[in-house]
Amino acid sequence: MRTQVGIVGAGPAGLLLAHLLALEGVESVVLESRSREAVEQTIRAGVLEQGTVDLLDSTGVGERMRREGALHRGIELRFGGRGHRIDFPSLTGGRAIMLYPQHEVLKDLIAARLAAGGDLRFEVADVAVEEATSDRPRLRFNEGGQARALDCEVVAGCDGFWGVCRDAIPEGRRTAYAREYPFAWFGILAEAPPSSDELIYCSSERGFALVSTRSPTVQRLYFQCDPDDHEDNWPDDRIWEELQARLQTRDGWTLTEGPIFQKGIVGMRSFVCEPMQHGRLFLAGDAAHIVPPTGAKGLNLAAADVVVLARGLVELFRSGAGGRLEAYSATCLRRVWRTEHFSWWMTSMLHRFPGDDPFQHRLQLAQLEYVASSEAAATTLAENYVGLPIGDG
Ligand code: RFL
Ligand code: PHB
Repeated sequence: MRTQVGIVGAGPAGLLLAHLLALEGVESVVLESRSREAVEQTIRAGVLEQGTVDLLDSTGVGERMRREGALHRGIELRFGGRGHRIDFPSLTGGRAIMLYPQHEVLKDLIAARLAAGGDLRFEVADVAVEEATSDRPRLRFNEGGQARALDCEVVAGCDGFWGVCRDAIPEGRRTAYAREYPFAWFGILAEAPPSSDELIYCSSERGFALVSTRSPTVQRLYFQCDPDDHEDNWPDDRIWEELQARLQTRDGWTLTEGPIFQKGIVGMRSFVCEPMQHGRLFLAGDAAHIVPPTGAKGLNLAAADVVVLARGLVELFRSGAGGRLEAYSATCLRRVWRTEHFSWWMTSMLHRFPGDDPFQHRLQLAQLEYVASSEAAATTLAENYVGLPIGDG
């Protein structure tokens, strides 16, 4: 078997890359270890930047998002028992964000690829990258008990943080930059109408909490917890009590409660692998970098990577020129590090760090007050949150 681009992973990065390439007449095969159902049902991100929304729209996969997603023109920063709205359009020249779940984006991309006759293979095992530095890298894998080999011109490692592609870059040829945070997020889905029209990022003495939504009947809520904590320690009553305590305001706002039908704990880390390329192997998305979810950036950063990668690949296959592809890692890393900083900054500003002293709390509060009261500071948050322009300029 052979193809132009062998793509490992059918997450946002892999599926969007296959879609963008197909629109430009470049063929690919996507190899995914999980089942289609598992991919389409895993609950993760919810926030799409303006540039990601525009990208899905302009490439023909935005129709359901436009219908079912919710446009948000701001967020609330809540601290000291008071809310402070950050208005995106007025601070960013009219930009906003869209609440539309990641697994719905994936359903739309899978449907579009299959309708276009794309080659997506689910439930493959033992994927291995071979000869990444030759001009014919190969993917070996196991499909339905059969050993297979796929000869490629380029391999795209879109297999997430726990995938195999990053390790195909020899250790001496890559540098990892990492930070673990001393807390995690406890996330729930609850059958209850939204408590707020917009997301609420709340810093309280008991720790961080986030109010998000999924639909007119489902709320997505998170609160900071110990990374070693366990879902079993949190019966529903205790979860609501904790969220109510953290989100309490002085103006009578109430959090609507309802049956909780999903609970999970998400670790928090920052991570960057440099470079994002080795020979003809290109890493994109979580395979190359991780951000803590506080800035809602992971999926969006994956999308930004594959836009740059697709442009480079199209140039290569059209004209044989490798200039854009050679610049891939450096081009992406500029945005990656900006986004790493933003996600770290939001995380540091809003969470309680074990061992912090009152001086540190006062600094956090001063920073929050500055963002809430200065147009310059609010603009910094807003322009990063709605997202910088995508592409390599
Ligand atoms: P993914 O989504 O992890 O997809 C990788 C795919 O590769 C497959 N795979 C393999 N396939 C074949 N062989 C192997 N050896 C393989 N190893 C792995 C996996 O099964 C999977 O299908 O990576 P990708 O495409 O880079 O996309 C990244 C995003 O999924 C991620 O950054 C976001 O979900 C992060 N994130 C958020 N991002 C946002 O932009 N906005 C948000 O609001 C947001 N909220 C979140 C988040 C992530 C969260 N969690 C659970 C980490 C909220 C949460 C709670
Ligand atoms: C979500 O809705 O899942 C969500 C929203 C904002 C974040 C992270 C996750 O920062």
